[in-house]
Amino acid sequence: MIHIASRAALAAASALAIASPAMAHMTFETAQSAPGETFRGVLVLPHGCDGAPTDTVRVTLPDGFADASAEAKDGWALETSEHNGRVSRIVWSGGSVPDDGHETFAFTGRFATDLPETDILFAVEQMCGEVSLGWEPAVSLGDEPADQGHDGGDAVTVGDLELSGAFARATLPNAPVGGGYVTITNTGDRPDRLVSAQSWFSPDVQIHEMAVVNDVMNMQHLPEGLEIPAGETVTLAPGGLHMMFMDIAQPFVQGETVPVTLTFERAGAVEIELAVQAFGASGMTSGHEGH
Ligand SMILES: [Cu+2]
Repeated sequence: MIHIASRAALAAASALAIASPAMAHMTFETAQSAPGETFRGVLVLPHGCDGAPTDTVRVTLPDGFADASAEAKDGWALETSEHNGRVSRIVWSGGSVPDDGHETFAFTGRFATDLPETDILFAVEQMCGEVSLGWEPAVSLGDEPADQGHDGGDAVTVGDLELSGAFARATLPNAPVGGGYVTITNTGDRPDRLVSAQSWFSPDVQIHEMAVVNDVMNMQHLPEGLEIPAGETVTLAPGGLHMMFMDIAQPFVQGETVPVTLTFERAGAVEIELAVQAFGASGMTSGHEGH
């Protein structure tokens, strides 16, 4: 799965994806490890951003990946930042990898013993000047090989709204919160509003917005809900808008589903199933300490 970080990149990447369906994902050279094990992650840059050379690679490490250290590269500045005494982000910048170049970026760390034996996602931002591409290379901590791309469930229609790509992220055994995501398209000519979400997994499902302000991740509860403008698509995705399941009754387990009923002002209520995907670096747990 590919997330796009700017509108310019969206246009560029969709054109590129159509022109070359074989566009390689950014993945790890070795994508197999286990809870409690040391892992050396070697990221392989498959290409630049639509022809432009890559000048920055930024990796956000998932919760449960500790004692991380990054390997310096000639011609690149290396910077790490910490969160709660743990290296949470690595940035290589100032270099240049041509579009057809082959370059690797490596770091080492250790997976916590209490992580689930499923896929763990790292968030990687590849930047080429103004344009950036988002990647989620996976490492499998279980017997199954890592799944390097995921899709949500089937599309559901209610009134003028089409809901698609619904998914959640697996949570740690004692995590207090879980995140849910879906893409909502309003095919009508009147605006609608997502006013509430309900699930037996949580006594309180809130609509949140996450944004980076002055390099600090901020979380905002949207008590008025979320407008779905006429003719537009609103995407709830890691790092941005999301459903937040507070005080979850049980963990979200990869491969299972989380049902949630969404209520819209105009279209009414609809139940969707969130397909639970790998545990990832969405900042879901670390970004919610204020709650
Ligand atoms: Cu949230």
